[in-house]
Amino acid sequence: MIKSHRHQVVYHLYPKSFQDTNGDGVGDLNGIRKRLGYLQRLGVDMIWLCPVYTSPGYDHGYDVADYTSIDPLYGSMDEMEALIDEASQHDITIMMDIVANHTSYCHEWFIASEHDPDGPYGDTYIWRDEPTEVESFFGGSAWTYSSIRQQYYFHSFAKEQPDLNWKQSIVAKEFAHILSFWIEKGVRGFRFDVIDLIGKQFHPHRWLDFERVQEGLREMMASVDRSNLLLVGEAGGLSPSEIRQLQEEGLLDVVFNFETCALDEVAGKNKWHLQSFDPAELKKTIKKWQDEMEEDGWNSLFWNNHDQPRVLSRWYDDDIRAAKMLVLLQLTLRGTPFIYQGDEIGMTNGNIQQSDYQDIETLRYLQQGGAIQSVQLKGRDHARLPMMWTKEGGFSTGTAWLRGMTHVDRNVHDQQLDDDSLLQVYRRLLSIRKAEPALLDGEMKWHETPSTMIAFDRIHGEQSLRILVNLSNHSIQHRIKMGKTLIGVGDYCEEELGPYAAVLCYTF
Ligand code: ISL
Ligand code: CA
Repeated sequence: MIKSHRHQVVYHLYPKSFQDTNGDGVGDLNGIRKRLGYLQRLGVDMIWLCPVYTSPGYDHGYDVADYTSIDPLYGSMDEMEALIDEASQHDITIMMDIVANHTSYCHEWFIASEHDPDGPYGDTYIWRDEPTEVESFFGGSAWTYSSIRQQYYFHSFAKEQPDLNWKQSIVAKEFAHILSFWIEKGVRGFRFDVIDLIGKQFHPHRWLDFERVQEGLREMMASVDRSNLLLVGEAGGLSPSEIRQLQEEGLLDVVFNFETCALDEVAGKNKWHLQSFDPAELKKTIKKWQDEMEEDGWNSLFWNNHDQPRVLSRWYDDDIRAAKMLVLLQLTLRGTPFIYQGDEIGMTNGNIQQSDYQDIETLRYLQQGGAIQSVQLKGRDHARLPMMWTKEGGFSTGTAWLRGMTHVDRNVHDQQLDDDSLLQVYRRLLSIRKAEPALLDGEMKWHETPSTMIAFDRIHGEQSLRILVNLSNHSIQHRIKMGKTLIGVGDYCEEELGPYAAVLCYTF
């Protein structure tokens, strides 16, 4: 059974870069409150907030020191409550980011574990007398020695982010409390950070233990009423059938995998080894996941996130026509769409000076002699540049925490005044999507097309919609009949789609 709240459209918001209100150069909760009208007019249903909890900030909040408090950098708990309340007055709900695989090294559980091995939190992290050879995702050994406990602890990411030991049921119980805390505050969704990593084995390397992931989710959610929640898992390591199992059991509704994001990476190498993007491969990947999830599964639909710099720059040379094509495709495929802040105005990677990079992963890579060309395309800071509200920026009256220029004409103010802008295409598509059950629940029927063109019907009872998309910058001839057009972008006519053209029409 597909829960209807999977039909919601989620706006993925990076608070640090959305809107600053006190001039310290860092976005804040009051900034989000100020922009709720904008988000409502855009037509989104839910906001996924990247972490705003108390944190020393080594990984911009993905190193949480207290899951039930707000970092003063972003505001206060009163402001958080006001945000939840005011959002609901705008028909928008809030999704919190739950980082369950690891905490900050400043979290009280870690301090207890380090100082009191025999106490109740002694085994809540992963301790060994000898490290194994495994590397952390941010480079270097995944084990760090604690001179206090005189043992090594394991960290999938930075040494400031020790991994929790999900074999100890106290961990799941703690997270159950955290979920209840936020549900009581009115939160209606959770996005679980790297949730596939909570199940792991170590002999001699790390590998994924799916049963443990499943068990961990079950334990954490045993006492939680899930019927009104949208549950999203970031889980790049799970297979389609594992994802379907979790969905079937209602443990997760939507799962992120990163196959499309990795299309410009050399297979088997790390993310910095780049290859040129081939739109024909994009088509294959989209079709593969739509087919895999066809029967009893459900997809996540996204192009960018706070870790994935803009595909518009990586794949499409910043071409705004491609941005219009991409959103038409995203909002007509089967699944839950996630719009990452700035997508709707065509924000691109920026021009960031080498000395201005801030992200821990990028800084490590550069220290180890990494290639600046790779960083310009794949460095995570590019996805985190401040939102462009006006030509001048409009993000902060002070100096933004992260500096880097993006296209000045890609801003909310100008696009609100221009009927042909990308922002207006987003608004129109979002309102069409709400009104057309075929786009939400319809089955997929694919048409045979040239390698860089996608065409499919969405069929729901008597109703049927047709979508034609040119993923390339070459014109494509085709023979698929078009009905009355609901919305189209780029140049197209009956038998031809111009560069990056895309059409949504009725079928007859
Ligand atoms: O960022 C990546 C590549 O540059 C991803 O591999 C990323 O590490 C992975 O998707 C996990 O991301 C999540 O957990 C990380 C955090 O740094 C990311 O911001 C978060 O989205 C550790 O909490
Ligand atoms: Ca601020």
